[in-house]
Amino acid sequence: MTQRPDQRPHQSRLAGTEVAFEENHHARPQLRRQCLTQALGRGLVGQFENGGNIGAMHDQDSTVDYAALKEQIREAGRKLGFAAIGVARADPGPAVAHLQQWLAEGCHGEMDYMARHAELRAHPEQLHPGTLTVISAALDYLPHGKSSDAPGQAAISRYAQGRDYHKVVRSRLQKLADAIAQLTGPFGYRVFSDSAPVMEVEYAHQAGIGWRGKHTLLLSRQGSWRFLGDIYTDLPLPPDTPAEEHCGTCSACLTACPTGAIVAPYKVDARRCISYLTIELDGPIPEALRPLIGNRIYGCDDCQTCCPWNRFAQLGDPEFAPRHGLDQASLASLFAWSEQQFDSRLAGNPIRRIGHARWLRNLAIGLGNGPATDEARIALRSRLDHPDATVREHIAWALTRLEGRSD
Ligand code: B12
Ligand code: SF4
Ligand code: SF4
Repeated sequence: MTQRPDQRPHQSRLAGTEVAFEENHHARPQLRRQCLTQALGRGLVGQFENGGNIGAMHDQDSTVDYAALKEQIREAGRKLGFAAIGVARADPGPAVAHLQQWLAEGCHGEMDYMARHAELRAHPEQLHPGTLTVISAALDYLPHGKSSDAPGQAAISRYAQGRDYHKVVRSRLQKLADAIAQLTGPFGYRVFSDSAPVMEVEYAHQAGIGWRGKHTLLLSRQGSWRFLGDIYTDLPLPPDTPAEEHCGTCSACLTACPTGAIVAPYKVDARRCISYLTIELDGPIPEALRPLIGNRIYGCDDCQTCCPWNRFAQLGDPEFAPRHGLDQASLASLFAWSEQQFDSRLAGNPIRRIGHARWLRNLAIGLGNGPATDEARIALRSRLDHPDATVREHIAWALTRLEGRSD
């Protein structure tokens, strides 16, 4: 989840007004155009820029029933397949102090963008001028199958087995924004899903979509297998009531976490989290944590699979159905994919962003933690001359772990 806004020169009439956003978290790099409203001013009323992603300013109108408009927006969201839509004021409140504490303790590890853009995260109006309100949305992704935990199989977190949610959620939000423009006329907005410094879980909580579970994710009576996305807007919609908390005395997620990354209720030290280690971290994975990663080669679902509320989860949007058998592939078969196969088979999937070398690094750990079969050894040895030193080192580690064992 990245958020790396840098001013970039651009060969157009908008030179200097573009900001590049490069997604780093569960994502892929991408240039994004934004803040045009700031550059172009209110003169844009009645027009749209950038394919409608950034709308014109909304002229507040005392005759408009904004409460009724909010309900129409909710209904439009439901028709588009969103599991829930809510509205919050554009103010993350006390969550900002928690974020600062988390950063001060270094829990973000090497996700530098988390520290660099803390100000933008805390001040929505700086990210998108004119923002008054956040429309928060949830889209379910629970797939039919589940990650296999059979020996020698790869576990890929459920969110990453189908289409890239960044694209799916953002394009769905864009449709919602278009529907809103039909209802109210031109308005200022920008859509996000893990694509900019936005406190998505906090807004979803404030917007009544759910509460923050002790694993820090947004949880609801329909579980937590849902992506979040937001529309920052200048529409003065009345905020919803924040959801009540229903974790009670449960602490199953803290106990279930394989690496002890949930260091306290509502606090994840990313440096220990398998999601961070397998997706975000470049270079070697700390040796002490490798055995605890097991066969999880991309992300981790353990703090959600154990959660009692997920018994009530609904099947997710068909866009997130597993592709290429990613819910039941063996470690050795995935390790055999060439870089070209990796790129083509994972086109449109968030895994592609980590690149082939990090993929092999993760798979080597899985193979080293798995059954000591000839298949595993042969697979590992086949890449001992890989050009990437980190891949070679992880293969050597895995072969050492398999040495002398026969399962
Ligand atoms: C950075 C990040 C990560 C990092 C750090 C995770 C983390 N917990 O911070 C890593 C790489 C580890 C990660 C992992 C995952 N992530 Co992530 N991640 C993000 C991202 C970009 C920012 C989160 C953030 O702001 N972290 C900073 C810290 C400080 O925030 P926080 O942990 O939420 O802490 C807050 C609370 O704890 C609270 N707080 C502190 N003390 C207290 C005390 C009390 C009493 C209370 C009530 C609150 C409280 O204040 C803090 C600030 O708000 C968001 C997208 C976004 N833009 O928001 C996605 C997001 C949270 N991730 C998401 C997902 C799906 C995951 C994974 C499940 C992926 C996977 N299967 O591998 C895992 C789950 C790990 C986990 N348990 O968090 C989804 C979650 C959807 C949902 N239902 O909530 C999001 C929203 C992306 C999206 N658009 O859908 N992620
Ligand atoms: S995703 Fe896995 S490693 Fe990270 S906090 Fe949840 S259970 Fe722990
Ligand atoms: S496992 Fe229990 S404590 Fe953790 S989020 Fe779910 S209900 Fe809350």
